[in-house]
Amino acid sequence: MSEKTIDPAVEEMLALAAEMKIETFWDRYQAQLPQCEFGLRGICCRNCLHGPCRIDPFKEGAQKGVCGATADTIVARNFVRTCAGGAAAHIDHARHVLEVIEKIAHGHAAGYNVTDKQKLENLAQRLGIQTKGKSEIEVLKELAKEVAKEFQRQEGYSKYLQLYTTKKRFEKLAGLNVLPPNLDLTITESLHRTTMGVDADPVNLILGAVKVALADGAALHISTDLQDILFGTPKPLFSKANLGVLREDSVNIAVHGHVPLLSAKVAEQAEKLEKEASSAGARGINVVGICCTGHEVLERYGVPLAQNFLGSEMAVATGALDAIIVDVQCIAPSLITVADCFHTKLITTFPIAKIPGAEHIEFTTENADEATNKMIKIAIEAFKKRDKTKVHIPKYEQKILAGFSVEAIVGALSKVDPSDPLKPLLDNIVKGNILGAALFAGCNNVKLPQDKLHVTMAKGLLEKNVLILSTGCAGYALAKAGLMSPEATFKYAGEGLKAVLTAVGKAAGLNGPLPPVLNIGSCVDNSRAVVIVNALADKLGVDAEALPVVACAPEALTEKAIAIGTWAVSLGIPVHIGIVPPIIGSNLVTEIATSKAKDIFGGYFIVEPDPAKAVDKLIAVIDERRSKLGLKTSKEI
Ligand code: NFS
Ligand code: SF4
Repeated sequence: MSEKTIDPAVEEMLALAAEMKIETFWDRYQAQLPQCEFGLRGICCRNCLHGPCRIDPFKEGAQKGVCGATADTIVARNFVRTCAGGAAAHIDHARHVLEVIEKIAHGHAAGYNVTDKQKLENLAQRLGIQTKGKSEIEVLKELAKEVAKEFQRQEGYSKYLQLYTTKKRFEKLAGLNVLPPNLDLTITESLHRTTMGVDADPVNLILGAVKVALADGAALHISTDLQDILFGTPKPLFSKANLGVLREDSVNIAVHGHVPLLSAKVAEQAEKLEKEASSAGARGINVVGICCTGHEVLERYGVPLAQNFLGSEMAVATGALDAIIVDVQCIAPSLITVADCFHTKLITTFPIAKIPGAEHIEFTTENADEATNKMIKIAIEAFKKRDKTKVHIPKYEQKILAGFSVEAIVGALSKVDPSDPLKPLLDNIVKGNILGAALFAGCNNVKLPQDKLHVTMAKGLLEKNVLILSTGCAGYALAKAGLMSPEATFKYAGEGLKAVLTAVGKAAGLNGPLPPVLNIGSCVDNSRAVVIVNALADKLGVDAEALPVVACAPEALTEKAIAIGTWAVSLGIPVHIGIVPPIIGSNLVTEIATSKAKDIFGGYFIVEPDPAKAVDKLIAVIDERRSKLGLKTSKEI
């Protein structure tokens, strides 16, 4: 295996790409080396036109920016802006889904409907809406109004954060003055406080980062809830992962990005256009997923996963994709260069996300059917022009069992104990059959071999009986490595974990064990992990900071990943990252993130690029928490 990837399909494609002189993420990374040492440390500032200013890390040159900002201030300010960038993406995502709910409630979004009526009712009640005797449309209207307040409230606290934190945690966060009244407001505030001559106090700034990160968390909950209402709450289903899911005889369409409003429509319209595809000589239309939106349609319709972020170019390089339909976030502009080597059509759809050279078909909630229909017809036309001699589909695919929403997990557990579904889970944690749980979230980063940390760490933790949940590009990595199938439980889980997963799988009528990695969805669905953690904490009468749970974003890349990591820390969850974050230019900020945060929040960042050492560190964290709860540690079991 090369230093670039551990995915054999991507490895195979990279060799071909080199032959074809297709430039990749890795080539461009090489061209960036050596990367700027100021940037890597987070000690450069461009927040005003006095700058750019930079602080000499070796203390020989300038120690202050022109305005007087120190390294601590600059690093902390940059950190706030990074979290705000991530939160902005998620808040915009949430608002977009809310808009559709509002439009349905007022009869303006003909193409969308409520799929999960039960979830609508439950959420409405939790938000304090009386549902008895009201029609679905009435409930929807009131729900939309209530959720809209998350974007409007000028005083008080986000109700959503109250809904999704334990009472103890909510009070703690309120005491620290980091609970936002409305989500959009945190973006404005973050940009304001970090502009020249405003907040210079690094500690205050870090609390500002926590505040905007918590708004990010609330946005994820809103997105997951409303998407489940619209498209259905995921249930376990089988599918496949890796480039082998592309089909030589079919029209292949990749959905790439984050918005199920688009990808669900593509999947739906593709079924309607099967006949046209046959007339074009294809066996059918094969929709596949790249990045998070792939999870959205995998979890609900079984659409197979093609590639995560670092494999996106190689999916196009197969020459087998007829169209790649994108929306927002994590879509590399380089895709157009690769697409141009083939017949592949790159179609952008959002007014805020255009790529020069791509075909832009504006997608709105009102024209959803029409627009996606048009996109698929473009793919069918492109299929006719596909050059078969240029097609190369690596024969790698793995069976996966996905669709583990909270409801699905509780549903499976309730088959073991119908009166108290969480009890079997807790009992097994207490007994040590399950040592703890780890959420694998986050991206791929070109600085590390693609998927290597995700897969090596997951295997190491499973062997030690740590149950794994996954989302986003981490989910792809584990799916492609064969860790998401029931068979993987026999292969990778430690004895205790194996027994539990087998018993639950049997009781749930799955004809085999649950997979050792439970895929809970896209990155917005990290919210599902919070729901499970808080439910366990509530049941034990403790807070998340007491539970033997950790989160890992070993190959973190985006601002969103940093925002997610920051709210996880502020909820009491230790977060491992394998990439050194651009905060090391400030000893103070580094110390807050990696150690002081533990005293304040219970959660903190663990930076460790070595997968084996990272596993040891996470097991040590889990053991520390277990022993505080009076439970046996990994060494005593
Ligand atoms: Ni998450 Fe989705 Fe992947 Fe990272 Fe990007 S796709 S929201 S940010 S790169 S996991
Ligand atoms: Fe330099 Fe201060 Fe302006 Fe930043 S805000 S560029 S440190 S003068």
